[in-house]
Amino acid sequence: AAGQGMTIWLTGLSGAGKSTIASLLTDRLNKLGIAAEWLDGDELRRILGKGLGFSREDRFENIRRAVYLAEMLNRHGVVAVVSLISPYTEMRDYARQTLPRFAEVYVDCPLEVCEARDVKGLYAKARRGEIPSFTGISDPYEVPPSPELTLNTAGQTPEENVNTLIAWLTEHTSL
Ligand code: GGZ
Repeated sequence: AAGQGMTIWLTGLSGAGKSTIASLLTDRLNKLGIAAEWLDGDELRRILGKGLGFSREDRFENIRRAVYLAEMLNRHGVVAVVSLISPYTEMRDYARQTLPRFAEVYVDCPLEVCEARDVKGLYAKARRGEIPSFTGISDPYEVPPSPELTLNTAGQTPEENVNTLIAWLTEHTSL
């Protein structure tokens, strides 16, 4: 039914383009009159992540906090657009099991492309050993075995991907 919240969960490597897609999608939904909030990893960690690092446990705690917020938003009919690396299948499954309506979107981009983009210079630092446990370099990223949708950001523009996502939502959800 209209006004039912759901969570759209974007997972992928750093620099894959999760934030760009999430931000565009949230704008598009709001313009369509659908209440939506964007929960971004970077921002969440800045505001609520004091003391959280990048161990498996800390990443899991980060995900737990995002799920808690998404659940609250969903309860009031707000769509939560979550963009977190969320590198472990187990943590994404936790989100799936906890949230009432859930779509996992794999933002797929080859590591080489993310590394070539290196928007924030983090990959270079990780390669120099200045950032330990960096996803894709010195820490795992488990490719989602069965996401609802996969978007490719190496060959598609953000706008194309958001269109694909909205078409998918229109066909498969009550949004
Ligand atoms: C991965 C890291 C790391 C390490 C800092 N590993 O692309 P960004 O830069 O702007 O966003 C990334 C963010 C990762 O936070 P998430 O909350 O999405 O991760 S998780 O879901 O695993 O909890 C990246 C930056 O922080 N960053 N150090 N070691 N990404």
